[in-house]
Amino acid sequence: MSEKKRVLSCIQPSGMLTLGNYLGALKNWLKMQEEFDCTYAVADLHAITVRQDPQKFRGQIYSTYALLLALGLDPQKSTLFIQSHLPEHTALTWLLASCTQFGELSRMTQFKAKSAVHTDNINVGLFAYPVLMASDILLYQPDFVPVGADQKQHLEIARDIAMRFNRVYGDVFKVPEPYIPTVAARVMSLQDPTKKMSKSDENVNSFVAILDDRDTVIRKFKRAVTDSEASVRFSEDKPGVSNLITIYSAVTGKTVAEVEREFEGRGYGDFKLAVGEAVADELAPIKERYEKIIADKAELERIFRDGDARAESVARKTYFKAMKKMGFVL
Ligand code: AQP
Repeated sequence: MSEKKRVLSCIQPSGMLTLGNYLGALKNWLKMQEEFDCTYAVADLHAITVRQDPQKFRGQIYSTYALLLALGLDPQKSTLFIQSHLPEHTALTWLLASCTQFGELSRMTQFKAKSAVHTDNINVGLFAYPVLMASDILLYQPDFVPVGADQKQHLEIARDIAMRFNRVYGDVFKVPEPYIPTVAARVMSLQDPTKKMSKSDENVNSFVAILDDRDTVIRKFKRAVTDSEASVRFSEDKPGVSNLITIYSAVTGKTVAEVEREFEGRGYGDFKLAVGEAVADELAPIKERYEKIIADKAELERIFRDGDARAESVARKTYFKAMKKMGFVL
């Protein structure tokens, strides 16, 4: 086994991956690949807690996996797999569900938020989502799980479930630590900067997709909601402008103070164009690589089958250990 510490992270194929996913998570996945033994999954089972159109969904799974490769994740260095291809994820979820309390799931803010939006489909999957996430994590015995602020609660519950299981049945799961990325940015919606940028947002102008073409990226930034002060300054009461500063700073590597100085005395028009161009420049080579990768489905499938097999060799061991400790006859 490798000496490196293990890292586990997943992304849902619930739409076109956004600049938020990129700056908040994926850019960091790439960095971590050099330092850690990384396992990354396309978490398709999570995506169905919100209704998906089957045909579109299939395309999104392929496209999300291809995008991970286009970003530069190396299937030789990291294990890249598709969650639903491994039955251990759902099977362990059932074992862990019996170690999870109804009360603790009811307190999850994501459940509260998503059930408020999808009032016609408050399904059991949406409620039990954190148990599946605990299973995704614990199967791979990771040392670290990278977490953004919005995911902290889910890692905490995974840790609680692991500790509870270990206490009742004996040691099976490593209790992972959160890994707070040094470069992650929290990106907000371009149309409502008090909300995070989300790939499933119905308003396509609210997010920039990693695969948007140059003109679309620039147009979306031109339309971004700002304020009437006409001053490029980072401040809590200027969420739109602050969000654009965060994005520009994450893409160019400039500090907030440097960005403010650069645009002192200049209008929002100039600023928005500069942000749009910087983002478009960053995304263009990814899109170019993506187009090549997605064009060769057979090769793509070969790569993910290989990743699935590598993931399964780890997941199986953990799953059967948990079964055995619980007293199942194997
Ligand atoms: N706006 C964001 N800013 C920073 N980080 C973000 N992430 C998502 N949106 C932002 C991070 O991306 C990773 C993968 O997220 P996910 O696909 O598993 O689910 P999510 O957080 O629910 O992402 P979305 O885009 O908002 O999806 P939908 O719309 O389907 O709910 C996570 O590490 C997340 O923090």
